[in-house]
Amino acid sequence: MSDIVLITGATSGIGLATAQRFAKEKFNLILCGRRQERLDQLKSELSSHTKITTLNFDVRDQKAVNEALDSLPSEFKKISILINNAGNAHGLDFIQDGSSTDWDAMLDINVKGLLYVSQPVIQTMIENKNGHIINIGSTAGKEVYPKGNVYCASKHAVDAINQGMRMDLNQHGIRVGAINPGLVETEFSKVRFKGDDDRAEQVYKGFKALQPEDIADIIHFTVTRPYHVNIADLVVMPTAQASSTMVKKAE
Ligand code: NDP
Ligand code: 8X3
Repeated sequence: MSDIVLITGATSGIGLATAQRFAKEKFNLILCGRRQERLDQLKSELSSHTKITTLNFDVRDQKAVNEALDSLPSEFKKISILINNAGNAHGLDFIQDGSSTDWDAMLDINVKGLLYVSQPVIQTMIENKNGHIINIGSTAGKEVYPKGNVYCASKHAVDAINQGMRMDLNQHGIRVGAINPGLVETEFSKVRFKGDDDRAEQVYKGFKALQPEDIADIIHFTVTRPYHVNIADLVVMPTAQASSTMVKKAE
């Protein structure tokens, strides 16, 4: 039987590229997001490769998460791979100027949302004695950069949760690992800068950023290792990037 893979944030960027890659590799997919038209489009695009179902929920809403998971058709219930990818940054401001609405969004989505999705899926994995969880962290979870304050805090929390999950699920033989990318060219900066496309484009100008397909490739590599191999924590940056604040750009 093929693995059943649940991907959060499948409507864009890293999650979308992972959905496309995994569909071609014949994994059965549960694709999640809030933009229904994109979920519908993905389902029709990828259904010729494999079995696809979609779930529309906001990861911040624990009741909606549970209802969505409960609504899965029986053939999709035994989730064996969870890719905790949904997340974003809201704003890039000095702490003294930051908005509490942005802070709430980042902590509610990147931290609490990840927990809300993970817990019921982990219970399924324990019951079925079969599971692999990939948490998408960030270089922002390994170092802090100016104005990154709360986004970096949310990704440091993902780093801690990744370690804690691995310890708590060790007795159940469930693999847990994080992939921590540096700059990836997605809709991330459009969201961070609230639709200011010019400002978002500047983030990836003058160097070759990672592409979402690069991360999809690494996620695929991670889940296709033999069972005794667990990629526990992986950091990947564009070659032009040496740290969060050091990126070699063309003059
Ligand atoms: P995108 O903005 O392209 O994709 C984000 C995805 O998350 C979308 O599919 C979006 O779907 C989903 N999402 C956002 N908020 C919610 C929510 N409240 N409930 C449910 N789904 C939600 O960004 P990326 O692909 O870049 O981001 C994916 C992950 O990678 C994030 O965790 C991000 O922090 C991380 N990351 C990104 C890096 C980068 O440079 N791009 C670098 C390091 C890590 P929808 O809007 O349909 O709900
Ligand atoms: C996204 C990468 O450097 O914009 O997590 O924080 S960064």
